[in-house]
Amino acid sequence: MIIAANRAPLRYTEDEGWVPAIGGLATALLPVLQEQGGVWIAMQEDAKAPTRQPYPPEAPDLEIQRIPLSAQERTHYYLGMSNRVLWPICHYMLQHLELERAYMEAYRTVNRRFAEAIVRAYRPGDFIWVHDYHLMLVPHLIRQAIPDANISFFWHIPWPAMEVYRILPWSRELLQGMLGCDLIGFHVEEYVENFLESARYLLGAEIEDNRVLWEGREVRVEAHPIGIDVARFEQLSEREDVRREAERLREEMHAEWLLIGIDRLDYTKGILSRLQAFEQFLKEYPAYHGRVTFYQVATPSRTQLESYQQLKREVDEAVGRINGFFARDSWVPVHYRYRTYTQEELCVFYRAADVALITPLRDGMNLVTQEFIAASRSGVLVLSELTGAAHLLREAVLVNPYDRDGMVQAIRTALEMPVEERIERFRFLKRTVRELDVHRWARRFLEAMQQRPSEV
Ligand code: ADQ
Repeated sequence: MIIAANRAPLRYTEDEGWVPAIGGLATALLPVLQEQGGVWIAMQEDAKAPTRQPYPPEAPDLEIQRIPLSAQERTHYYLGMSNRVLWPICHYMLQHLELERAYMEAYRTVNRRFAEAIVRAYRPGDFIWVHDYHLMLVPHLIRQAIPDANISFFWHIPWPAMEVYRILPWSRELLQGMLGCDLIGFHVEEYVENFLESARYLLGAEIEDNRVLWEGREVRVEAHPIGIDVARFEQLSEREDVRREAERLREEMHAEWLLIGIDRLDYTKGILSRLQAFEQFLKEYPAYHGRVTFYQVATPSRTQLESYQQLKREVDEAVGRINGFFARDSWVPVHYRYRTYTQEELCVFYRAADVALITPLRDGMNLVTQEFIAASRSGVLVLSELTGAAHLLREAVLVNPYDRDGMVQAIRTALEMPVEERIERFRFLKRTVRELDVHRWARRFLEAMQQRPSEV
């Protein structure tokens, strides 16, 4: 098995050295790679990280390979093409789009470097699994070198409507890159349909059911919704120290209801409109003053980009404005932390909260949603309809994050929900989250990969 992704699945810690990175993907795929043996190819994020690293060190069954990039390549491929072009367009955020030819040039170079590393590592019979929007050109490049390779792709963010995708000056080249695959996975059917429509309209490809017939081959396009490591979150949230901390947090908040928001600080996550909706809620419903507290946790992300710095300033300002206006006695309506927490600490928030406000403007899936359901006892989930998760978690209180009045009403619905209804909805949500579990997801995807493509 050869996995290619922008990031490696290990992170360095002072105490323990290299350990698995936090996050579903590393948790799900490292055991698969260890079982099958193989290679994980990623960019070298830090010059001190080894370019070849057997893992685990004592009895290695896989190797991590890191591709060194020059400072400019990294800036243009990662911060430029990936995060200033593909990220905003796939999330329908055209106001953040910054098109530069140099970004695409670096993207081609780096994708070629990845493809070459994969071809070098390849042994006949290997499965190749490429991840996400950083590596769209890789499948076609591998296909040219190894015509009968078994190549799959998993796309972690939304695939936008064709009319939005086509705005990209390189839309056809990038699509052709992906059509080097045998199998392409998305989170939900909507993205599958958008992709098929893009291939049909922009390339004139023939579509049959969920297959693209392309250059004498068949590319299957399927929905494989990703999950989290459910057992880990369920166990963490039951730990004595986590339960105690959750109690303490609730007491500290001096509120009857605790609402939480947990996100990377990213303009797609809808943090600002969520704060504005909460502000509006406090204006319209003074009876809740002193009784409800909103705790927003945002982890720093892509801090070198101006649009992220700007968002940080706007969030700081909104929090200050709301607290300046509404706080009284010991009640502070909004608590805000700009930092990264451990999963134990996140579980304290999940367990303590009555309501999670997860209202991205767009999100491929959104894993915080599932983490909350796994770790909470019977909290209410207010969820944006514009997330992949909303296609699956139908018992959440669903909202359009662009509709401020609707958001205000959703907060009220969540707070006033009768206890039987809350428990009933939670039971369904929990069942779905268990079904989505990331280990099952990996197993199902591997099974799909093993179906050999047919010639057309
Ligand atoms: P992300 O955009 O990163 O992922 P998400 O799925 O919500 O979004 O995952 C975020 C992760 O970061 C969660 O595991 C969460 O626990 C963690 N996190 C958030 N805030 C944190 C904090 N303050 N401290 C520590 N950890 C924090 C992309 C796509 C998503 C898709 C995933 C998986 O954008 O749509 O669900 O990939 O495919």
